[in-house]
Amino acid sequence: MKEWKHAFKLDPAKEIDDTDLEKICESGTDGIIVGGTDNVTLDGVLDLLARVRRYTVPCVLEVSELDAVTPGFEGYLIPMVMNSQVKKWMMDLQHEAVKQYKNVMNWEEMFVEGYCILNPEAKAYKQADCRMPDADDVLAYAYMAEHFYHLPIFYLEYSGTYGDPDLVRRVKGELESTQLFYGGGIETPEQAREMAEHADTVVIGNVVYTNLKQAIKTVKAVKEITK
Ligand code: 1GP
Repeated sequence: MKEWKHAFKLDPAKEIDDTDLEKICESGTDGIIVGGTDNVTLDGVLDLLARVRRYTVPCVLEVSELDAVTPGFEGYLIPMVMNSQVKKWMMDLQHEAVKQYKNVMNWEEMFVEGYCILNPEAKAYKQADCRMPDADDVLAYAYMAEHFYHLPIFYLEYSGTYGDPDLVRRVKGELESTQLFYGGGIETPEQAREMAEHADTVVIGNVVYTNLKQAIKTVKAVKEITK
């Protein structure tokens, strides 16, 4: 996943037909992340996994619901919400997961993501009872993700709204080995390119369901950038 520049995030609770799914999987994206906030079920995850598996594109599961975890993915992303005000989202859910699955977990396939959620309207922001950090707070979270926790991924999450490219640039400046994911509100190839100037990996979500043509164009836009 280290070399991923572009990823599509597909929500197992949302419908997508075979033709659209083929376009996504054959788009040249580096990978598919299966993940969502609401109504994530094992059936939904298994269905999407089986359908994405028809293609060669790598596919990872972002774990939000312990009951919906299944083998068969190339990797597993474990979110840890750094700006949550509730310990549950930072430690307790992960603790429960380790308690239940420790013996079957393959740590080579697990990637903990330090999330910083910056859109107060996002479902995940509300669900995890986040507080709004200022720019200096965000930079410090990024620094902690790398230097305190040695996390492989720091995720600037604006889910549903387009973020601040200058903040993405500054966050990137704090990180050396931790991979910077940016996700949120990308609807055009230009926006994808702007965020890819700084983020290591750009994640495209909702526009897949609202404007697939534009979504597909983001792949080329991101791939053209040489940093
Ligand atoms: C959501 O970061 C992703 O977790 C992508 O966000 O759906 O707003 O593109 P959007």
